Amino acid sequence: MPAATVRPMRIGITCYPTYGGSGAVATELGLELARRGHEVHFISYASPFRLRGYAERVFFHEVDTAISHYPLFDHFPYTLSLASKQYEVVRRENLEVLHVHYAIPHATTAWLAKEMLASERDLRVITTLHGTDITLVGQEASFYQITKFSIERSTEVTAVSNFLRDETYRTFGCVNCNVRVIPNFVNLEEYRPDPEAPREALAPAGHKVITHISNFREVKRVRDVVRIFARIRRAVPATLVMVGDGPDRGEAEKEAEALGVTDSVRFLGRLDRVASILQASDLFLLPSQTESFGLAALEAMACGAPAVASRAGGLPEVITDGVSGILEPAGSVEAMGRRAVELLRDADRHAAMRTAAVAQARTFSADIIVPQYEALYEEALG
Ligand code: GMT
Repeated sequence: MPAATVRPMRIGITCYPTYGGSGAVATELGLELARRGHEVHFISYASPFRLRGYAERVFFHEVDTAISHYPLFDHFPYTLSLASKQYEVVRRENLEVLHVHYAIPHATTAWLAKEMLASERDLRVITTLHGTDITLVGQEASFYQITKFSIERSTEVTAVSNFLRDETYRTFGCVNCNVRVIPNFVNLEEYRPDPEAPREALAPAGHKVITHISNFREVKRVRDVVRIFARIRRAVPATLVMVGDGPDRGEAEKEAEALGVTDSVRFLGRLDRVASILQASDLFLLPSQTESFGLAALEAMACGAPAVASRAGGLPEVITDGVSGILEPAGSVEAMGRRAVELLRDADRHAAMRTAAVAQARTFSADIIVPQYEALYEEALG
């Protein structure tokens, strides 16, 4: 067990349990904190997807949604159930810190729980901003004011990249809040290169393995993934492995058909464990419209698969263009495809880029990043 440098704390974590970067980061953080000796209580409507099996000092509390079919509720008020559960768990388990991931609605429910507890003690609320809570959803007229309010009322606020911190200030002004950057991290025990990874399970012999992992939302530009791949496929034998599911999966499937590459594209759907796929990959494609960080790219890099990604959002903070990966403006399918082909045809440069990707990923190791959260909790607790 890695030794915690601070005293063990009792920490509550609320996140979206579904497939997505914010839930992945929150869960990996909770598991890592528990390994370091802290007690961690997850509070959400379902067990987070990366919380697989039993882990010492880790507990899950399910938000009660049993009454969601009550005829009066056209829209079930989940936020009230969540706030009640957070209050109840914080009180019963005597939690010192409630760390919420993705501002909407978690920073708001945490503030409610804090208010409910106010006559007894001052609950410290840490809000971690992840991306579209600031760049998209939080800017919707119906969410703007409450998002700003909830961020400002948090004890501490973190953002996963400099880009996202700057966007938060630009969008919300954010009086009285000091948004600190604590970048996402990668578990290097699980995400590491493995030259023995079974490539034959993914692609025919002699094929380059090109991978994309996401929740297939519009922002991910999954049709561009297929278009970039089609350019690669014209130049080198290659298979595209698509992991995940979401609203734009049908579009991606149609694009593959339209470009005549269906036979070389494999849609695997949602998977809990992806390290072995990344270890067998030659390249990872992430041509998103924007990414506040790009956790999927970081995990790919840690496995030795350099990313071809958009020069957008926080991605340049994770990938160094031409060294540990390839960056081109979002939508530049032609340039991304051309540079991917040049790289795949140059074995020495590809090997050097793999090494550089692993080295850059190591700068985001759990050992470096998790103590920053511990220090923040300590500071919040005074
Ligand atoms: O903001 C989102 O789109 C949701 C979030 C998620 O749950 O998938 O993704 C964001 O958070 C990740 C973890 O911090 C980042 O790696 C992603 O870049 C970020 N997504 C976007 O900014 C589009």
